[in-house]
Amino acid sequence: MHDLHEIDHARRLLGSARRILILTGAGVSAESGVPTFRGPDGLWKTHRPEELATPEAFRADPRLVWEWYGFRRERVGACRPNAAHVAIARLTLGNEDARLVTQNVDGLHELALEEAVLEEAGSEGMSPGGSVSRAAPIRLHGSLFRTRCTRCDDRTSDRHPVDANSEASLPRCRKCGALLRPDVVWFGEQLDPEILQSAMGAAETAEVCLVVGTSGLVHPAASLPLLTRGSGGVVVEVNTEPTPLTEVAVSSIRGRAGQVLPSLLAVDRNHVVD
Ligand code: BV8
Ligand code: ZN
Repeated sequence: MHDLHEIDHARRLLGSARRILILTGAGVSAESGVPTFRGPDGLWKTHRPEELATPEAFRADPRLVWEWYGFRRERVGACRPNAAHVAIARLTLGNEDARLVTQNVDGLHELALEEAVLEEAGSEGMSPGGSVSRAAPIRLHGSLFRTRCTRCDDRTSDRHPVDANSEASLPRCRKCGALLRPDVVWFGEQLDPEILQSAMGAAETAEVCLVVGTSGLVHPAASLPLLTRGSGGVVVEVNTEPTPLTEVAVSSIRGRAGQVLPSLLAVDRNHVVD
């Protein structure tokens, strides 16, 4: 059973804050059926994600790497956002000073946002309070459903199943015909400087950084909560396990994101006691 005192403490911190940064990892999608990286089903065949998600692995065997991304596209394509994605989408739509930064490439935050916008438009018959673009996740590591050309860098969205039976069948650039790669950030590759800058900006100005479902091992993502704390904000963590970020958190809730976030984020701004 969740530590109710801990949840109440975190609710108060979130309820009395305006500028909120939410940082998510694979754990927020676990209850949707998406395998986490370090969880029991993180391994693919015999490969560790860190081995396959590298430019070296793609150079050595693009067919194998594309087979893995094809497997993940199919697996994730059948998953739906869970209650944690929905709670986060509603918070970012309702408060334009709440930003979402995700390490996830599964697109479930985006799906949840689309549905929350429709729901809000449906219920109130008008466009949502906060701007939808501000509510959209800052994707640190790219997307499973986008490709990038290895020669002309043309980028496009792509939800097609991947035929990785041979190198000749792998996805090709519509512009120059060269081999396409998943539009994700691989280990050893720099993040997009603009995206990283906007994530760091949100971290430095946040009053509360809510960290959900990340092992806090991959950088520079894992350093964002430290930026919030370094600029006078506080860190709140939701995870089924303790992580290296637990020691910097003023409140660390042991629980599953899909069970904890709906109550944690259902803060009625008008009634929060300052
Ligand atoms: C870079 C896209 C410049 C691809 C990904 C500083 C120190 C040490 C190392 C480094 C450093 N700086 C740079 C590095 C190297 C490296 C790095 O961090 N290595 C790690 C492994 C030590 N970083 C990089 O290479 C980055 N680039 O820094 O460029 C540079 C380069 C070289 C050298 C210096 C500088 C690029 C990193 C991005 C890599 N791409 N993804 C793809 O997805 O295919 S990372 C990928 O793995 C994910 O995006 C995510 O970021 C990470 C997985 O972590 P999590 O999401 O946290 O998932 P995990 O499974 O680990 O944990 C799940 C958690 O959820 C657990 O805690 C679990 O308890 C919890 N949980 C489970 N179920 C639930 C739950 N919680 C709540 N509810 C539940 N139901
Ligand atoms: Zn091209």
